[in-house]
Amino acid sequence: MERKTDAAPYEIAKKFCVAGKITEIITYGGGHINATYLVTTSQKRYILQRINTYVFPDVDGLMRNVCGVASYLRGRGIETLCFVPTRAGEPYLKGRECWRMYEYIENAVAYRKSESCEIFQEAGRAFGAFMKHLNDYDVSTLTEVIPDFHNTEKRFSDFQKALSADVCGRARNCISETEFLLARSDTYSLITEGLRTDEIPLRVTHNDTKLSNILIDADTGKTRAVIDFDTVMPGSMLYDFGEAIRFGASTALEDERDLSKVHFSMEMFRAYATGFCQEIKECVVRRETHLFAYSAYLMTAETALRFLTDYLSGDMYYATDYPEHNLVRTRTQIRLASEMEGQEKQMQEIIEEILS
Ligand code: ADP
Ligand code: GN1
Ligand code: MG
Repeated sequence: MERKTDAAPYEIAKKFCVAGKITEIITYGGGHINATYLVTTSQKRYILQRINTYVFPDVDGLMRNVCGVASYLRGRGIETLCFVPTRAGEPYLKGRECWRMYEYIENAVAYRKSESCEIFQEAGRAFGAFMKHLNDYDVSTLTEVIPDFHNTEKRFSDFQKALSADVCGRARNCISETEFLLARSDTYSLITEGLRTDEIPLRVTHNDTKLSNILIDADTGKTRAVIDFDTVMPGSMLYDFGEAIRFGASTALEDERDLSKVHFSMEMFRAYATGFCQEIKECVVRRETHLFAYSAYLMTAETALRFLTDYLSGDMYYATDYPEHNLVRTRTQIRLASEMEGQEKQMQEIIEEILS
C-alpha cells in the first residue's frame, strides 16, 4: 500500500470544533508515524494529525483505545490528551484520509534527546506512573491495533522475509548490519517466552515510551502529560522500560550519522531506572526484575530489526527524509545494542541496588 499524500490541512481543520478563526497551520513535531500540524487560531492552538492508516488500518479501534485511555486518566485528575470533536460531533474525521485533533498543551517540551539526568529521571517516573495508573484499566476493552507489536521473534522473522525478498536491491548495502542481527537470533525470545509461561505478567502498557512521547513543562521540568497513546495495548512492563532506555540513554539522536557520537550512557540508565522503579516497585515481579537490563538490549535490537526491515522493504512504515534514513537509524541502534551487551551485568546491578 502507498503512503497517502496530504489533503489541504486548512480545509480539514475547519471541520473541527476550533475556537476562533484559523490564522496559521505549520507542520510540527518529530513523530515517525502520523503527519502532525500545529493549528493556530485567534484564540487557541491545536494539534491536527493525519492518522497513518498504513500503520493503523483499524482507525475505529485505535480511536476507541486512545479516547478510552484519555478519559480514564482525566477521570483520575491527570492532565492528558484532550480530543476536539468534529463539527458533526464525531471523535475524528473519517474519509479517504482520517484526521483527529487535540488541544495543544502549551509551554511544554517534547525532547528528542535526554538533555540532563533530571529530565530523564522525570520521564522514568512519568512512564512508571502511567503504567501504574492504568493498572486497573479493563484490558478486554483494548483493541490490539498492531498485533505482535513487541514480539521480537516475529519481528526477526519479518526481517528474514524482507531480506530474502530484497525488493529494492538494498540487501547489498547492509551486509554487516544484517550479520549482526542474524548472529543474535537466539537472544530474541526471553520476554515473549516469559509472557507465554505467565512468569511475566501481561499489563496495560504504553509500548512507545520514547522521551519525545512525554511533554515536560518548560518552566518546572515536571511532566505535564504522557502522549501518543496509539500503541497502548496489553504488553510487558519490560517493553516500556527497554524502549525508553533505547531512545533516551543514547548520547546522540536516533538518526545520528556520525557513530563516534553514539554511546550508551550508564548515567542516563541509572537516572531513568531510578524514576521508573520508584513508581513500579510495589508491583514488579521477580522475573521482570531480572530482565530489566536485557529489555534495554532487546528493544534496541528489535528497533534495529524494524528499521532494517523497512529499509529493505522500501521505507513503507517510518517517515524518512532521505533514502538511507532507515539504514542510518539501524546503525545507531546496532551501536547502542552492542555497547549494552558488554554492560548488562553493571546495568543489572544498578537495578538490584535501586530495588533493594
Ligand atoms: P507520532 O505518532 O507520529 O509520533 P505524536 O502523537 O507522538 O505522533 O505527536 C508528534 C509530536 O507532536 C510529539 O512528539 C509532540 O512534539 C507534538 N504533540 C503531540 N500532541 C501534542 C499536544 N497535545 N500538545 C503539544 N504537542 C503535542
Ligand atoms: C515510532 O510514533 P513514534 O515516532 O513515537 C514507532 C515506535 C518506534 C519509534 C522509533 C507505532 O514511534 O514503535 O520505536 O518510532 N511507533 C509505531 O523511533 O510503530
Ligand atoms: Mg510519537
